[in-house]
Amino acid sequence: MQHKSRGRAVRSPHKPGEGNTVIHQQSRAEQSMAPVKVLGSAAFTNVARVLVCLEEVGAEYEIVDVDFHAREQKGPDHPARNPFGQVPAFQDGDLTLFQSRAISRYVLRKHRTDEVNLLREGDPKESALVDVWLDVEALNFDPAMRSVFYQHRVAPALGRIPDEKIIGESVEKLRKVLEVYEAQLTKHRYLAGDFLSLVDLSHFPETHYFMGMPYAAVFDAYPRVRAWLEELFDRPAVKKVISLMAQDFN
Ligand SMILES: N[C@@H](CCC(=O)N[C@@H](CS)C(=O)NCC(=O)O)C(=O)O
Repeated sequence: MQHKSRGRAVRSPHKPGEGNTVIHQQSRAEQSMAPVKVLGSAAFTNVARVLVCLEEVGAEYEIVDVDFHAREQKGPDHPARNPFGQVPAFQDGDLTLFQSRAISRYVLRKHRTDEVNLLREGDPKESALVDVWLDVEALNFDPAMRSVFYQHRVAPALGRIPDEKIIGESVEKLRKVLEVYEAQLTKHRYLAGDFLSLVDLSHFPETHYFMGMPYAAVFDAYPRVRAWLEELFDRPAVKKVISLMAQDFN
């Protein structure tokens, strides 16, 4: 996997629903409400998770590239932004955050409205279910997906031979997660219940890459999961972030 090295290029602020090349003239008032900054390329799944939340709530943001070719993420400036030398990092004025799911929660809390409440805050039961299923995504789904992605895409790019045994075991783990998802989606329209939440959005970046791999057919045995994904991938926010991912992935 390679990422374009654009040095420290700061793109124009993103206005939801608009392209990358928007020229945004900032007034003094707007400057004091500068868009939040997402550090890291959209091609990284953990960055894409944050971006889709920003798109869903209609927030303005800037993507600030971190040059992986120059190992900028391991350089002297980055630990203050992400002490693990990873992306994403996130800046909103004097607040700096890392960990994509925590950043996503912050964005969704900050921009929560009665119409857009993707953490179901205000309802202890529903928000607890969001927490449960977000843990499932992070602790069950993500490791299996990440492992297949690493073996299939990253290892060859590093000149290593993909370990088919690891791939097979990971696909098996994924199958078990999908069985649970299929049962849940038989009872509910979305994973945490009959409401769209961060849980659903959080699945899209890795699934997007997985669907381009030879193992994608594993999803075919799970019709409810497929229907859920179809609806998810039809969302304008998801489509927008996929277009950003494609620009940054080569
Ligand atoms: N748990 C972290 C994981 C972050 C992560 O693994 N980022 C990857 C890109 S998707 C990264 O920076 N990898 C480079 C490295 O670990 O050196 C999150 O959700 O933000």
